[in-house]
Amino acid sequence: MAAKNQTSKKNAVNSKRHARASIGSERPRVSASSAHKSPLVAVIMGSQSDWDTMRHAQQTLTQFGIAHECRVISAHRTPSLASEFGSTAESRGLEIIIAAAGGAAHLAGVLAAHTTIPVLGVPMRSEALNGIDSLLATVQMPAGIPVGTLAIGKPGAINAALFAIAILAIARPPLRKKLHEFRRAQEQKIRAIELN
Ligand code: RP5
Repeated sequence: MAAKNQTSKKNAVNSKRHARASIGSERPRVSASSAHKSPLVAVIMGSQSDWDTMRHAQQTLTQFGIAHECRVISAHRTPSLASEFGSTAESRGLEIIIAAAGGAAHLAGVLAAHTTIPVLGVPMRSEALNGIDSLLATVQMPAGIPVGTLAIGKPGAINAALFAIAILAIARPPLRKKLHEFRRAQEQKIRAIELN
């Protein structure tokens, strides 16, 4: 009986590990300069199905060497986890949360309700209404609890990361320099376009 209990405990631990590994293995690596630091930015999404879009936020943060973490937390399927994550975000050293959700997208608002650090919302493109539902649910926060809302889908994911970087750069001159360089490179690319 005791051996049976031990085996089922082991299985539970392994399946938890597996769950963590399955989202971890899809993640592009955190850049070397940020790998050892505790995360400044959290990229939270309501479902694993949001990851294909939100990996663009992750890639942008990695490109700038920003220590970050990516997690699936659902406002309605894991409400106590959402509340715990929001409530402890600041004390764990997070400075910004990026929250992505689709449909009746209340994740960003729920996280923002539990913290005073900036929350940036990214509305996911939805099957039923093409993301208009997600956009309105994320952007239309009643006065008192702000959510800075970006565009629907991939552009919003990238811009949420760039906005987070711009906020962090206010007090970090080396990061500000990187952001200027990024803008310069982007400008050069457009200026160099020749149409036949
Ligand atoms: C939201 O519902 C998620 O953020 C996702 O965008 C949407 C669909 O979720 P799944 O049914 O794919 O898990 O909670």
